[in-house]
Amino acid sequence: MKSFLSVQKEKIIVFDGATGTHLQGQGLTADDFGGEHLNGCNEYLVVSCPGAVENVHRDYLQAGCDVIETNSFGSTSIVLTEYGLEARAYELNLKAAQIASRMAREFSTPEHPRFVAGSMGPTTKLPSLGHIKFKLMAAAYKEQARGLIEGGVDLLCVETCQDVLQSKAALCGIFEFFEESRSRLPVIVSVTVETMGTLLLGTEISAALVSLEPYDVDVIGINCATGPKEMSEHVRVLTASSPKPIFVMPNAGIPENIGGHAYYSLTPEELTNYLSHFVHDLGVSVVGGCCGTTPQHIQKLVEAVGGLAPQKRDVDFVPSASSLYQAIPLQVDPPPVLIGERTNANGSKQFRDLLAHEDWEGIVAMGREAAREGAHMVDVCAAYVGRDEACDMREILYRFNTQVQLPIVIDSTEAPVIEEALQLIGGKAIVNSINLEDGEERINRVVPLCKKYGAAVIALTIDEKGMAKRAEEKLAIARRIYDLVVGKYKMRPHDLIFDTLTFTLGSGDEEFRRAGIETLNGIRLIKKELPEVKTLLGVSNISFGLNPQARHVLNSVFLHYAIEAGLDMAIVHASKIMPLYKIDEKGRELARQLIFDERKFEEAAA
Ligand code: THG
Repeated sequence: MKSFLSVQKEKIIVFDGATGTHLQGQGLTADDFGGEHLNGCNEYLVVSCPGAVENVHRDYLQAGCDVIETNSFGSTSIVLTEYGLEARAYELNLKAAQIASRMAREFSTPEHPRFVAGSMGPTTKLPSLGHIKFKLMAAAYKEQARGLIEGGVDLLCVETCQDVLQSKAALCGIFEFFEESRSRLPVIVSVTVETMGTLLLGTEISAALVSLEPYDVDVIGINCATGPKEMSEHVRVLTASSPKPIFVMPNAGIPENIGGHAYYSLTPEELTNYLSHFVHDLGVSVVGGCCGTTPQHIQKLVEAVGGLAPQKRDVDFVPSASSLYQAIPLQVDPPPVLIGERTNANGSKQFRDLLAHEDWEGIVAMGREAAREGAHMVDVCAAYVGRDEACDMREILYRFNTQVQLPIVIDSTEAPVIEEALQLIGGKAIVNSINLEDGEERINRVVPLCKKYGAAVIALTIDEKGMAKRAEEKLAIARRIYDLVVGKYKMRPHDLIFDTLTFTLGSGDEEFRRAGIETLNGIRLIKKELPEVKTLLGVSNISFGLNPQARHVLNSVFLHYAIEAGLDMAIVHASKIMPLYKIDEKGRELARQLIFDERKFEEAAA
């Protein structure tokens, strides 16, 4: 029998329709649910009344769908605890999978294989709002995945995601199970865009895509909340920018409240017309029905698109980072991506003082100020002698995740701190940084975390001999790191950002007179030799030791030349960067001579 993925490549896949509506229509009694205390717990029906669940599956299989979903939407221990059933999570998932698999086998033929998707709902908790810890949530999903997989599902469907951090927890749990069991099934991850046009917590669909796309999932999509019409623009965003196949499973319209019941008004023809349009014109390749859809809806859908080959899509994939709210490309026009430097215990006295007083709201205010000043992202460093960095990062990032609109750059060298941080951020973060100072050890610890949590990574051109001074050395280290990060760990090159680092030109030290030139040439060489990677600089390093006015001038002029050399991203104090025309001629020229080691200015000063 063909695998789900091989069929998925060849033809449009049609999922089943609503489970809840169908079960309701069967007129089940409290006894069917296993007693008054379990009345309404659909997930328990796999034990108390498996026939009702079989009825749902059979009707959809008869309607001709390719995939049925297990009756396990709420079968994580997190949800089941409401019925005192948390200890039976594994069993309920196992049974749900066994029932669906048996039904699918009954209907499967070599010409029309039927598959079972393990349904994994969003639970009732939002980790971004602190309802539950990431690790606990991941563990619950891992248990659900184990039950579903051991019960025989063909793929997993993480659906109806409202908080991207919840989907990340689900994927972490699932991929941990894959790793431990040395197994791998296809995975679909599907988010829910509310009528207001974002996910429940305010996430734009493009931001959700950026956060979830780095995971090793096979299909990405949207389901629930609205009908297909309201989804159109979001579907367009996904099909235009997702390298992965797109899944769309709308409700039969926006639910209307009629006499205290949810009523869904789209007819099978209406639902099918929209979905056919998505398939033919936008290149959606996996479709199905969510709330309010019936076997009649699915039958129409199968008649319209079943067996068709998926359309080719022109995908404009833009490597990006994201916050819980928005996506920001790793390359902007005009360059560079500005990363706020001030939320750093070593980079700002104000931040250090706020941290010492544990004034978290004050720290949030600094993060928001970075956004107001024009930063595209914000660098966060809580490494402060005598304090617990992991603890401080937790306090800060838990708040930044929901209260700061910008993607987060995690500035830490400690793997445990980085992992904690990654478990708090719903967006796609950037980890700052790795290097080869102690050989490959740090890379071996940090890069797997970046992969596991879908982050990009900044690599410094430092090796066992220290920080590279000459451009060619910077390139040589970059190549070595590239081979590890992209070659060994299989991260994508666009998620690797090289920082060619600079020593200060403010020390007057003879040894470092060429520091600026080498850094600029390093950027040029890396962009030329490794064209897919991004480049970054902590620009303010160039001017340590000078007075603040001189620093602003030198930083701004240096940034100008770095951009000319191909710089993509810069850690800066955004409001202190001046366009060249705003710097007086003399200051500009002095800075230029300092950067390019033209000793004229000494004569001039003499
Ligand atoms: N590359 C990468 N990450 C980095 C750096 C880099 N992270 C840290 C640093 N360098 C970039 N961040 C800063 C932050 C502040 C300053 C310089 C670099 C700075 N601050 C003023 C000072 O120290 O004089 C303080 C101003 C204040 O107190 O408000 O200069 O290179 N990947």
